[in-house]
Amino acid sequence: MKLTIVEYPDKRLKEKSKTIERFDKELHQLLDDMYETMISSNGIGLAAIQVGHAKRVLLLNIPDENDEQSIESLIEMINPVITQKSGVTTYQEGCLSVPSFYEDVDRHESITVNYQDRDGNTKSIEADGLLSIAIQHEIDHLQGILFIDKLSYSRRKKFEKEYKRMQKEKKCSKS
Ligand code: Y12
Ligand code: CO
Repeated sequence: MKLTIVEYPDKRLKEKSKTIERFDKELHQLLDDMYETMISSNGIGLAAIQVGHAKRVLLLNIPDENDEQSIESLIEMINPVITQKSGVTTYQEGCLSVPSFYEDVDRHESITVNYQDRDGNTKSIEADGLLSIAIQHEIDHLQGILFIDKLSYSRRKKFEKEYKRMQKEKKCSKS
């Protein structure tokens, strides 16, 4: 089932997500619904809080060299923790919860992440490039942090102005 994506400035996006203790049917259904929601919205990453569940759950599906997303490259992370980080990189990020806005954000270049899969098995992954950036973006969601919270004061002001204007235009075109 496709779920509704929570959009900025909804206060739920500021919530801290809770550790998953039970790796049961309910968790599997949430993961399946999140996948359907992410793919049908053209996303490459999604955290559970973006569909209204304050749980330490996220999905990543990075496109291949032909810009295609396949289920084989889907990564489901439960209770992820970054254990190592190095370097700095900048990427123009976007977020399904902040539609139509993209901005440069600084992130660690390479990271190691420990997490659990849908059955509770412990996993570890070393990531760089787009996967590293996407993981950091999604782990921020679990702390109630959006990529726009990382902008400078002046860029954030510019965003608030542009975003308000876009929301107004959206409302007008619907009525
Ligand atoms: C690099 C930086 C950030 C991430 C986090 C995951 N972000 C997304 O998956 C963003 C998806 C997105 C999709 C949009 O929709 C279309 O392109 C049709 C979009 O545009 C609108 O909302 C109009 C914005 C963001 C991963 C890697
Ligand atoms: Co996001």
